[in-house]
Amino acid sequence: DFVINLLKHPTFLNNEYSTKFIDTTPELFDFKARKDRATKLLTYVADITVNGHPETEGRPLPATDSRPPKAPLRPPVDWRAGTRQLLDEQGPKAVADWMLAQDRLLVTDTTMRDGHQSLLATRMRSIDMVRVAPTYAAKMGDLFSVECWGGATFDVAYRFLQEDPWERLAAIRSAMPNVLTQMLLRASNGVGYTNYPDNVVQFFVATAAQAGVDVFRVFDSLNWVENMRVAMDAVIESGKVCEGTICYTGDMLDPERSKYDLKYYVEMARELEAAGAHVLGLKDMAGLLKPVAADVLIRTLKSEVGLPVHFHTHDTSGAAISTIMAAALAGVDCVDAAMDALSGNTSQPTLGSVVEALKHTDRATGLDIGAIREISNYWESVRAHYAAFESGLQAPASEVYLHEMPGGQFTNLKAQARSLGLEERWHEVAQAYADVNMMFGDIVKVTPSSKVVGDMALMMVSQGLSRAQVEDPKVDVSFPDSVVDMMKGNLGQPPGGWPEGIQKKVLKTEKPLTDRPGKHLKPVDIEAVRADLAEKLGHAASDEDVAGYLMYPKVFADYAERHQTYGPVSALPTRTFFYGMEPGEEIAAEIDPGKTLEIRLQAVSETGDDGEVRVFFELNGQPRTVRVPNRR
Ligand code: BTN
Ligand code: 3PY
Ligand code: ZN
Repeated sequence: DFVINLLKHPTFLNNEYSTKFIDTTPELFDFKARKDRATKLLTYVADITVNGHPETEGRPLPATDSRPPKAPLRPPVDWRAGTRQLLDEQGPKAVADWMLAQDRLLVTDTTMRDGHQSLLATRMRSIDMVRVAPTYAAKMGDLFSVECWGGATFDVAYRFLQEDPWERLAAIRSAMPNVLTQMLLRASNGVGYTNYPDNVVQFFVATAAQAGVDVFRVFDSLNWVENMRVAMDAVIESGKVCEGTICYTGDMLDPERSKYDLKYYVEMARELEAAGAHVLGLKDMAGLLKPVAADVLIRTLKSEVGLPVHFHTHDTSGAAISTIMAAALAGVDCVDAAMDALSGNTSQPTLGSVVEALKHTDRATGLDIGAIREISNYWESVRAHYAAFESGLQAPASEVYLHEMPGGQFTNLKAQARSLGLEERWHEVAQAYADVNMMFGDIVKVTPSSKVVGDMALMMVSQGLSRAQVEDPKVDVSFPDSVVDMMKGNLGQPPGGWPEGIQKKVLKTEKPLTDRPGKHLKPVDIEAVRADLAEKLGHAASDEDVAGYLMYPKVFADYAERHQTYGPVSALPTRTFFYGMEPGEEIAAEIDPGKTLEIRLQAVSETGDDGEVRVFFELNGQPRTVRVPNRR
């Protein structure tokens, strides 16, 4: 191995070596690690080939003819300066001013975050995103931003995809150097489900900014600006764009539901402006904002605050394009849309159709519809590989105005209902969700508050409890942990506080918090955590590792352990990752830039008396055998 490494070393090949070369070139000695990574990958492929992947077991298969996705362009590509250069050269305030000065409607492409979070259970792998990023740089350089990080993608990457979300961010960013990268940040909840200590939120934001997030959309799941300041200040401090965000809920035009009226939203917008937001986000996570309400709301926000307004919605009702149109005509600065093949239903409205709808008007986006079609065709072939994660949702539905579930939660909750045997009773779950919302005082429902409402609704339907029974002091109810946590004040305060009756019933004699949870959480000793983690990992822990571990200690540790066993599985094609290989099949896996493993599966043996299967490969032309237990 040493000789092979020596013979292949570029310095050696270029005849630039001297006798000191061996002493000064320690990577010649890393053949063990390198050999290990290939063996680890072969072990993974062998295991999946023999045993299947637990996540795709029993789920619909991709069509047999679904080809490996091929991006329109391969690097290197030509690109022109875009919003990224504006931010890097002139800072976030200049970005905001530039947004305000545009006549055209600016567009954020959400395909790489909310698109697959809302349609494919967040399961899209990095390789499928990174491959098309150069095409975005070359052909979509007029986008405002690409949302590609945060929300649920962070823990799903570690937990289910066995890959490092930070590597995804770095790879997309370097392959797409001209467009702003955007993330969704749940303020004090980070990318998790409950409030973290202030210094953890600060460390996470600083690390994400350093790692390549340009625009932070910061929201709070109860619309409590007080609980957004730590995250917003950290973003502002980092020099990146702080998009302070209002979550839209209810129906602004309904006089019967005056809690979230125009005045409420304008006041929140003013608070966010005063808190230093560069951009005002308007996040309609469930797709409830109707066209006429959008017209009134956006006109008013544009006249009452000085910030550019960035509108996000979901097409669950099928009406989102009309709301986008109303928003565009009312002067919104930027909207979110997903590439056609990953749009519609619980995802964002259709990017190509937004572009077409505004052509030849003074809000024309300037985006190239031909490029959009090419890129969407790529996404179509990517989507085919994730058939296992499709929700089976057949049509848009106005029922969303009843239940008000966020697009990112809808299919998830449906899957949870299925696993509890409640699939046939889905419409009861939807009604219970609406009832719980009113019982909790009509709250904003978005991660994590939406999860709490969902937990309670499932519990009520499975136990046959009505809202009246739950509220009745005489009926004994054992509440889900998440409900107890929220009623304790651990997610913060909703406007007007929690309804006293239900809060008392949930907490019994316990006293709730009424101020910011972060005020009561002890700062974490980050360097002590780093030292601890390094010991666990057996190597130094980077800021990224530490930030991942602080968000999700168990998920991160499990990821790291599986990484030890299976190696860089993110390099495998998606089909191989989820289904293994067929005899005679050949794949390539680029485990480092320019370092590719050619893997051919030759044959799979019968299961031996020891319960093991031998899997015969060719690795870069050399025969290799891997033994794995047959667990089927
Ligand atoms: C997960 O779902 O835990 C992540 C995917 C990795 C699971 C690995 S794949 C090979 C082995 N077989 C299993 O059943 N689990 C592991
Ligand atoms: C998330 O927090 O993941 C969301 O998508 C909220 O809409
Ligand atoms: Zn969304």
